[in-house]
Amino acid sequence: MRLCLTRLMLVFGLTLPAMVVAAEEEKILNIYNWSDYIAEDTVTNFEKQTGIKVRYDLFDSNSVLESKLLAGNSGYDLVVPSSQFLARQIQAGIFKKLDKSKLPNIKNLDADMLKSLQGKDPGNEHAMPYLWGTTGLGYIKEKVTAALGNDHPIDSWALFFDPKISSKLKGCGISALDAADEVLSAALFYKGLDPNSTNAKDYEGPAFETMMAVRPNIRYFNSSQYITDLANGDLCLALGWSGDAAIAATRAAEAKKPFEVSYLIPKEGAALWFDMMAIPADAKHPNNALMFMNYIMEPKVIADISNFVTYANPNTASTPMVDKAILDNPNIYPPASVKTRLYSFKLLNPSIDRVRNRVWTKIKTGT
Ligand code: N2P
Repeated sequence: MRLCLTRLMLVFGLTLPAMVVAAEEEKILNIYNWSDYIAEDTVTNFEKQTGIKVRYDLFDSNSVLESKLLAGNSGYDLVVPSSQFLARQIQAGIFKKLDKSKLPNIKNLDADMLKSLQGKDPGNEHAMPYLWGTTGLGYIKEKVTAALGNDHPIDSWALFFDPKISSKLKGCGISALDAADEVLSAALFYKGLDPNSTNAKDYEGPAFETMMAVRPNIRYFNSSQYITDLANGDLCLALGWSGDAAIAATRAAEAKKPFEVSYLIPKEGAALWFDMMAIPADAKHPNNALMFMNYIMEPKVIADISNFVTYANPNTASTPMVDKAILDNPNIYPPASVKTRLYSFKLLNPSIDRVRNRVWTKIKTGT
């Protein structure tokens, strides 16, 4: 019997611990991902292929995800933080190292992108990129020009950060992400300062003042509601994410609205970010998580996701399957000339993070 098992293991190239783990792991997978960030059938197809039952929960904030992860026992097996958050979460020891022998589809990913992500995750040991995008301005041209005049340029962060302009857009509705890092870096950048400033005074001074000057013009801070509101014409300007604005554009077009939703990477430049799949150290189903991660890295699976949520993916092999309209959309896949205007978020030390959060709370409460 023993001999037989050894032979079986040799045939299938398995080691005893791998077999034991595989046999022990229940067919359950708990995923925590961003809202509006997956195709309709991605999860059900995985369930059909594997017999694994997926619980799929949604968030729209890196901070919310981070609090759950830091508290421990989140119950999640796979989570999707943005790379700058991932970097410090790795330092805090809350992710497992990936067993890359279970991720053969890594070969499909853009090698240059993986290399650049090593700045956040040395050796790409803990995470694989899911989708990427930029943070700019979603808008409805018809409403913006009605408020500002036909000749007014629509090309700058001034639409949002210049109170003289945003006060005129207040009536048709302005929203901003509820994300301290995103909005405060955009404010610093607009003021010509380092968006990754490590000087607390930059946040307490210019970033705070810039935001307080436009605060009365902002209807709400929320990182997901703006998709529906732009699509329905209940907002005319949203500081938000590239793909979300594109989803709003698709929905408005499908509903035959008498306006178009567009997205702007302002002429000054904007943030470029990556969302990363990682497995919490206390995950109960890490093998199922690896299986899902490898599934996501199949070219057809991730192409379907990009086609549905209009976000760029890091999977070179998927390119022939991504809709041409998406690939050619410079707001989704910015060309090299636009990429030179994009900046990345850096890992900032916790004291700056505390300052940012304090400043952010003051801005939101308007005090
Ligand atoms: C999906 C938004 C994810 C982008 N709705 C944030 N990194």
